[in-house]
Amino acid sequence: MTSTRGDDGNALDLLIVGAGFAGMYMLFKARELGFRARVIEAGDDVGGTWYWNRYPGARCDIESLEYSYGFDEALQQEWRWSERFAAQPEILAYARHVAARFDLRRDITFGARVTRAWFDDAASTWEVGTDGGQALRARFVVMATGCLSSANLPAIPGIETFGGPRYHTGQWPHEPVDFSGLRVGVIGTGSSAVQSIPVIARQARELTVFQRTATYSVPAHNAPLDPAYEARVKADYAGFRRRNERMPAAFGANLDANDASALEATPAERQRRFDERWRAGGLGFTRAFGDIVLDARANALAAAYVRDKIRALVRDAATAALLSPSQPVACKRLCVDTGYYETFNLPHVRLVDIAATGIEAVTPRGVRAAGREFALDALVFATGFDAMTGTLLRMDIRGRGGLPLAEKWRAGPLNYLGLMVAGFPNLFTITGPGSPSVLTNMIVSIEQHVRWIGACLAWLRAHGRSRIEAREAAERDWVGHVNGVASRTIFPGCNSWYLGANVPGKVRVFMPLLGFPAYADKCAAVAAAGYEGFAVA
Ligand code: NA7
Repeated sequence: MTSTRGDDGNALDLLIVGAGFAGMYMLFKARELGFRARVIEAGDDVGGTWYWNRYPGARCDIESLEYSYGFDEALQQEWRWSERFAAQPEILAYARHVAARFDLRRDITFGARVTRAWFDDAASTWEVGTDGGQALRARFVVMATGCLSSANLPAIPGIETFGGPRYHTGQWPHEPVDFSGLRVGVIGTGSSAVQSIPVIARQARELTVFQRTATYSVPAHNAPLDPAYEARVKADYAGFRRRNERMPAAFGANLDANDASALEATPAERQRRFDERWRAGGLGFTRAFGDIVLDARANALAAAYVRDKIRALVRDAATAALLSPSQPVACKRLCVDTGYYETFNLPHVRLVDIAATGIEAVTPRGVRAAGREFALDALVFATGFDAMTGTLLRMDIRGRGGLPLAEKWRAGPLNYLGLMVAGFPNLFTITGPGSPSVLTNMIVSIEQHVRWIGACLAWLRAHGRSRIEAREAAERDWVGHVNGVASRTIFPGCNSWYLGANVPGKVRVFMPLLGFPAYADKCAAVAAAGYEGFAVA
């Protein structure tokens, strides 16, 4: 075990868990403010979600000029993206570039997973332990552990008996995987499946997709990045970032979003707007009108439009019907694809409906579902994540009086601003539940949280304070607010991972907060009022 700063008996100012985009920027910020910080990272390199999600076709569906750090002008000017939507290897290369450029690695311990964090009330410090037996002490802990970092592998009977290789999209091997000549099964039809299925289909001899819920997907229309567009953005990159921060989901300022109601538009106007957004491609589809995620009737119009597209793209009527979702569009995360629906026109690709029965069993030879056994040589689980709370709850986190976080969150995550939990002083979560996080461009949300946490730590130091904790009343009001906002939208109306509904037994609470600008304003107001809603000691 290598000795690191922090296990020498002297408490760190700041221990950061995770070296994805959140942990990397938090480290940069801590150093900039003169704090002694160390990052503990389970993987062997930086990149977080982009380190783990190496499945074929993995790509960001926020445009690359937006899905990147804005905190350093030289960095954003010098980095060149090759495509409108960057693929996983390029985003990982970017993360590595940032780590090298700012010499971040010297303060990151790789290959160590934080297993426990216990608060020592008397000393007002956190004791943190890793799976390698390392023990560290820190005044503050920042969980930069990501929202989608604990794989959800369903407990299907017989899963261990499968004779061929098994993969989870979120834990993909680092060595190339070759499906040539194989009969491949994919379980799941969320974003990871929608991206990987067309690519796997190009290699596999036979591809069988097991679908529990059909998914809405909008074409990416990915292309090499237009140099003229890049030059326009880079001519005023800071202004572009600022405009994006005022968008509801912190991206798409250049989208020509429309705030008018879909219900008030004429049928011809609606068709024209939807066609425009479909041709533009990407997640901006839901910005065709202002009420698509707010009003079930407006949403139904958008959903019908996508179903028409599916019928036009898929030749076999029965397959098209099976691929057509019935839940509200964007209620489960909207997908962005390159040739997803069209893949089902290929003669060696078949879709199996498991909505009624689920997967009955995995056998040594394949998968038993829909009353028969499908022979398979390789099996891909594109079954998603225990989102937003999974990674935090898999650690043994104990606050004041030894209270376990799992106990505190028994009925769902409770916190204030998605940033701090009452009873857990000096513990911050970046893009925690209750913050806009997964409903936004994650990097914008990450940067906003890191700036807020950095300013908070500097304020505490300047005021001679060393302890901050969310107040229970503020926390109660905040959770009520998050749920109140969600209840005025279409989001509670389906079994999404935003609600925890994809993990059997998980409490159903809508976790992310809708609306980035109002949230960022609230965080700024709380800080300006001397950290209103927090107890400072
Ligand atoms: P998602 O979006 O959670 O998708 C997981 C898929 O796996 C989804 O179709 C699920 O069906 C399906 N699933 C999950 N468990 C099972 C079981 N037990 N049997 C059959 N099918 C199952 O995860 P992704 O990795 O695709 O995407 C996660 C996010 O990453 C994405 O939203 C982007 O933000 C990036 P269900 O819909 O639950 O019926």
